[in-house]
Amino acid sequence: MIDLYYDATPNGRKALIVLEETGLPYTLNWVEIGKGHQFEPEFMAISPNSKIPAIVDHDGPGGETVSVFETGAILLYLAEKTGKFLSSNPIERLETIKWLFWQTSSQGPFVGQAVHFINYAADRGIDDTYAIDRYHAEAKKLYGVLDKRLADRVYIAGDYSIADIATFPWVRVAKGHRIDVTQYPNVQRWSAAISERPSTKVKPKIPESDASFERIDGSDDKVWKNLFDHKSKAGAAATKTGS
Ligand SMILES: N[C@@H](CCC(=O)N[C@@H](CS)C(=O)NCC(=O)O)C(=O)O
Repeated sequence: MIDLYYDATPNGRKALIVLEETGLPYTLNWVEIGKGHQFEPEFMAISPNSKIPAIVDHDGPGGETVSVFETGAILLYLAEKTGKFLSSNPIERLETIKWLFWQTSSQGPFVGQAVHFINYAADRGIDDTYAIDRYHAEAKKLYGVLDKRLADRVYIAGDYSIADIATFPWVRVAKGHRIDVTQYPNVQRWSAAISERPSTKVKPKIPESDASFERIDGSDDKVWKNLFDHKSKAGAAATKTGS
């Protein structure tokens, strides 16, 4: 059995989708990042950078219990565990890994910053035109790169793979970072096909509220403090870990 530590964000969705796709049994544990649950010592023992998602596999290599944080590592680990969504052909495998790293080190972080300045900072009345322009331009470039890659293939690297699973959740929320996917026809076609997969339609509900949110409210003081106030964040992490 696998424990998934999750919140309803694009990074959270990558882990949810790969678990759904592989068919591995899992238990979903909510870590509501707007409420600061990522700083709980129990969670930080699994995810030292206090970020979701993370997994604990109680039947890891040699029957050991192992924990995995960082979506790139989670996707690779589960692909290797199941033999799914990562080709055994060395060339296809390399292509998949290259594009997985592109997602985790370029697409995710830069689009994430665009989302931050376009939405969350704006919720606080912060209008940072320089930052918005910079990250929006990067986002547009990244969509162009993906569109070119998809011009002559159905999926990013061979068959549907962990590269697609990593990339889709951010494209799914493209409007939120002011990207019109119709401007990127290959991305649009690819995204429409993936959004038909049952794994992408799963929307877990937060137990006590029965809600499933997609957009954390940055105008809420407590939420802002937990997510973006770097002084109190660093403090929270240090206090909770005792460092
Ligand atoms: N590089 C990490 C990024 C994970 C990440 O940014 N998670 C966000 C939610 S999408 C988070 O947990 N934020 C809470 C915080 O920073 O306190 C990964 O790929 O797993």
